[in-house]
Amino acid sequence: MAYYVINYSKLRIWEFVEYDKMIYLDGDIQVFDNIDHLFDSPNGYLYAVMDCFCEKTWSQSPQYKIGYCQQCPEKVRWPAEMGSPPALYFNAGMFVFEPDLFTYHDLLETLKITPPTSFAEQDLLNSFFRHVYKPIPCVYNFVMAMLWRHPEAVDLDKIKVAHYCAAGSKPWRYTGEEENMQREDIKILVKRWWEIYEDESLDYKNCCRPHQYPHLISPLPAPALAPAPAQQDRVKAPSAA
Ligand SMILES: [Mn+2]
Ligand SMILES: [Zn+2]
Repeated sequence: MAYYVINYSKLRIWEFVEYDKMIYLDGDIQVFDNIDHLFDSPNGYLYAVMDCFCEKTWSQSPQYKIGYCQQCPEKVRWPAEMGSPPALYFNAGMFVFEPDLFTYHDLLETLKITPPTSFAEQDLLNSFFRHVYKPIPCVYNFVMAMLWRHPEAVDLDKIKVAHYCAAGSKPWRYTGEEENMQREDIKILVKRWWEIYEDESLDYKNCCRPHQYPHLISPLPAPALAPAPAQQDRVKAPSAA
């Protein structure tokens, strides 16, 4: 369980109730294009991209065992003798959600009575939100395996959000040695990550340019020696009226 503690800390984002709607993004995600329009999606749903079940990480799932993937359910159909197909399952590296303390409370209470499974918080979120989950196109959370598992669904130039989740694909420790990592499309996406990472014009600069007010920055006097400001210099608290 301890291994998963960091994963489950993700649930705390439901506490950010000063925001009506947010987009969660994993740390191994890069945004290529503006996705603000996702905030205009109707309330009351959780929006995310369907996962791909074709990689070995899914080998324990019935989907993987029969070669079924929700990305192309017509390729290998879900056999009737296995009952109805499983509910749609999203990748929890990116999702649009609405912070809410009641939801947060219910998530924690559900977690307490739910035995941990291999995909930790991703499994929990999928079960919890299964009735309000709405799939969005894979360009909003493009998982690398799509390149070799579902090439017919891929257009590199249309990717808005890339998720460097395949083994070996993390751009900051890319060696090109792992399986699939010598592909041209992977190299293009890794290069794109670095271009954004190194683009200083995208750095967050908070509220003002650095050194915009150099005259305000001077060494402070030791507190015991600092003269009290003159009465008229004191800032008046704004009236509450
Ligand atoms: Mn990730
Ligand atoms: Zn797949």
